Amino acid sequence: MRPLLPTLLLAFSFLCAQDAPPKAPFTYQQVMIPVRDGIHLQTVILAPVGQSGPLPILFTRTPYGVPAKAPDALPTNLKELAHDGYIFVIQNLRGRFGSEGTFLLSSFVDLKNPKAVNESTDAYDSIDWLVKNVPNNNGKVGIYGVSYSGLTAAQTLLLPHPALKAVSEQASPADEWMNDDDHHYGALRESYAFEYAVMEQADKNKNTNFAFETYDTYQWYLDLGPVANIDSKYLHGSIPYWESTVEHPDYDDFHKREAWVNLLHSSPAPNLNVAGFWDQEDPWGPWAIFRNAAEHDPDNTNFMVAGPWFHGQWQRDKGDRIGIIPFGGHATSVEFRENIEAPFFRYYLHGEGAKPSWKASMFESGSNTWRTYATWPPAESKTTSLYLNADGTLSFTAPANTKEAFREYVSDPANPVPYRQRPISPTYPAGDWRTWEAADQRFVDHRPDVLTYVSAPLDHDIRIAGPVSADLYASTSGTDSDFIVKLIDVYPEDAQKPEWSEEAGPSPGQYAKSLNGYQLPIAMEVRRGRYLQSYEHSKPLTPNKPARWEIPLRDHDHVFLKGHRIMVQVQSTWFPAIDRNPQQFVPSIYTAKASDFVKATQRIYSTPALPSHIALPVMQ
Ligand code: PG9
Repeated sequence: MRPLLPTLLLAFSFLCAQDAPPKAPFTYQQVMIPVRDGIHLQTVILAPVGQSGPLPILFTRTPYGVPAKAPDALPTNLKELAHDGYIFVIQNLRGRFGSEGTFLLSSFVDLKNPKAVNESTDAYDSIDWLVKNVPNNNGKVGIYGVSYSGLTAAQTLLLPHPALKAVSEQASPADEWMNDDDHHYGALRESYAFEYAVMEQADKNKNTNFAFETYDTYQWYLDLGPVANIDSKYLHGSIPYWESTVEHPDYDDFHKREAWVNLLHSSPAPNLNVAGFWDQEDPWGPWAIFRNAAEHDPDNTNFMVAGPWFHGQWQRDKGDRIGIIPFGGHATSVEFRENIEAPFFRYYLHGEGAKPSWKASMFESGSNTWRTYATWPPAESKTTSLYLNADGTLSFTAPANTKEAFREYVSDPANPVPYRQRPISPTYPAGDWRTWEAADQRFVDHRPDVLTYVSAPLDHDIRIAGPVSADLYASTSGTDSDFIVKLIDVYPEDAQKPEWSEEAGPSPGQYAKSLNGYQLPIAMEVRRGRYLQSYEHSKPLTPNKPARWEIPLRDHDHVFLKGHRIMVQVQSTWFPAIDRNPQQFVPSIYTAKASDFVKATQRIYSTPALPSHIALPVMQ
């Protein structure tokens, strides 16, 4: 295993491009904060140089390491916040780097046991210490962060300290079995779950990248064979979180305990939830947290923001594009930090400016427009069915053909559909991993095991805002299976003028960088057949019997523009992002043998009785 290159995104990142002066913006102090079970947490305090009066504290908690010194210049992603004046505090979670204790990689919070320690109690005790010990603080604390730091920010909502006045969880997971990093509705995110657990649990004092012997990790995972071989060939029981994962395939008490969001039923502190529409790690958690907190929000302090971003992109760069998809000249990340994040903390921690006047604020892709909404989903959206027809078309009219109408393909676990263009780099250090959810899907739409449905070019814009879902009526010749659905925006063939002359032609690689005919995924999701009836108790499917597969496709705000086409792709493997389904029922896929994996014939039906369709929240 080799050490992590410095590419992990931290909400408090010194890795971003640095601005020029002002030099030495912060003083640096490192302290060990005691928490209730007697252990100490390594914490860095950065106060503005020349601080003249009391300032609020902005707190971030991370498993990835705290800075070893003050930054020489103001990090780009802190510019908007630092302008208002904060004492920034960054803390390593228990058991990581210089923090004492054990890091469990667990989101379990026990509210009933007064002796329990977890991220909620550690945050509470640390906030208590900070307001009492940091010189010149104004008694108000905000907590924020992306991903793991977002999770620890969100979990303060379960035990809010009285000094905690504002929270911004950004891309926090909420239930790792239902969605986000480790599983999607019980289907294992094989490459992520494995590589992440190694990264965080192989060595307390660093972030460790698994050393693949094969350049293309698609090939490595294929050669590996069944998931059980990860342990038998490589880990040998050394990574506790991986052990828990493979020991608990179903949605059992272990996973229910980890699903901390189910303890949240109100909004006890103002919270700005932030999600990326193309977040490749935690796209679902912020919506779940937003919805649970909305159950009791008498002061109307639970807000939702989403934009066209990969995981944490809003804290990383300008955000003027994802991959090669531009956002109409908007620097969406800067706009978020300047117009949403900074004013939010300014209002709740400095008492200046105004409370957000909206419930949700979204950067709508397609039209490239910031929009605000009084409710989410917006009252003006109406669920509209887009039908998959047996001739490969999509239409807004239901199939009329009462005869058996279906399309079929053979899914072969020995030749799984790659989730992104090969060669597939390791997840960490994160490179092109970041943008795969926005990658052109033409790389698979010719495969015999990928069904493509496409509409005529649209004669008007179709604007969707709200939750999207798929209703597939599908069968398999096996007794277990996966279906993956992708909703795609197909750009016109002439979306962009070539940037080269007819005589010179494109330079190498340039042709592929055009938007002409680009198949942009708007929503993609998997469901695993064994969990169609119950998440707790997996059950075999009946071979060749059509069943209804409800596949939630999350919340979106997008315009399919006039002249574009809508496409739907259906497939049964998505490898190695999702582990392979043996396609015959076994008690646990994590103990399946190579010989358990078999081909299956998959059918998608399109009749009045079995009308496979996508439910779109179309704005009226
Ligand atoms: N997606 C990462 C993560 C968060 C929480 C739990 C496990 C993994 C992260 O980027 O921090």
